[in-house]
Amino acid sequence: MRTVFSEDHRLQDGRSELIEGQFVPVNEIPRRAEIVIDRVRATQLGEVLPAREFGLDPILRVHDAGLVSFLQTAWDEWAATGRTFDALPHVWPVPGLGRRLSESIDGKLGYYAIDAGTPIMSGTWRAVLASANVALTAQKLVATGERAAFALCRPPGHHAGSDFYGGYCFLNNAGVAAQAFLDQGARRVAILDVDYHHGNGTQQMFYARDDVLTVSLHADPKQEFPYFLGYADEMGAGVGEGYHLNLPLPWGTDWAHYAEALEVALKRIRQYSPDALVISLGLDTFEDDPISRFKLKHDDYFRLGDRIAWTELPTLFVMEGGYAVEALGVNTVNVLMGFEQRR
Ligand code: Q9C
Ligand code: ZN
Repeated sequence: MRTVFSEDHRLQDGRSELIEGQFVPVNEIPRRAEIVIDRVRATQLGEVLPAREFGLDPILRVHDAGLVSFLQTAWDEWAATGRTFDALPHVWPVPGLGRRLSESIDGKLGYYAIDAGTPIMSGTWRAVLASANVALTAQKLVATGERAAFALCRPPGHHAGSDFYGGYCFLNNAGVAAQAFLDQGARRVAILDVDYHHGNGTQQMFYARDDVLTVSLHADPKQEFPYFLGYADEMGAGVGEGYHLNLPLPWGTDWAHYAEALEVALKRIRQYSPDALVISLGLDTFEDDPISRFKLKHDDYFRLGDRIAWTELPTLFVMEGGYAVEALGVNTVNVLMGFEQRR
């Protein structure tokens, strides 16, 4: 299959993130994308294409204009205060204490961000826009007849919702692509999120809709980020009731247990009979991932790709997380090779 890639991802290059009370070097680093593109080329997965430009319209189909304009200007507003280091929030609205949009950049950061792990710097917006364009370029390949394509997006997207960002994500690349399928004539689209973390942005974005089925396998939020959403009893709202499926799994989950939940997910997707399938492809389920606690091994990713292919649907793979950087190229391309029955 073909891969879409943009060098602009390198403009997102944060210094530190807040995890469990400490500032640590960021996990979501430029090397992640470099190691994946190197592996795509070394294995001759297929042609590598640059991203095309789509402007803001397809983004604004699923994101709030306020969030998008905030992301465009946040760095300049931050730098105007004289700060030369990455922008992070330090205070948040909670229910009962108001949620005014302050004119202060610090107020705006807390208004739109869900965590202090997602730094904004001078190149962030360009990297974020390029990542969405990577997804949209690959989406077009699938919409115009290719069985599958790989959007090598960075930064990732599934923790970004219609009006919030965080979890290393700014715009929801998979969500933008899913909406693009609908806008180009698809009647139903499914998103299967196999990142280790619950895709809270994706869930929120499509929760009250029945034209996008969202299914997520992830570490149980009672143990793991993002903590507040991703539980099994969240099944959609209004006309969207029954069109969201969470399959939370405990720390320590290995392939045998993962595969059982995957079959439940895939059967629900087949039953929905979508016109296209978008995979939020996180590889942080790997046994050596530094911030995660599942136990998948290199070869399990061939099996994952093979099971996804079983749906027989036009499939767009969208890169999400995965922080065992030296293994990330192998694990990512193993999924894509498994999908193509090449190994
Ligand atoms: N103790 C993605 O994989 N911090 N984002 C977790 C865990 C945020 C991960 C702290 C992790 C976000 C796209
Ligand atoms: Zn993740």
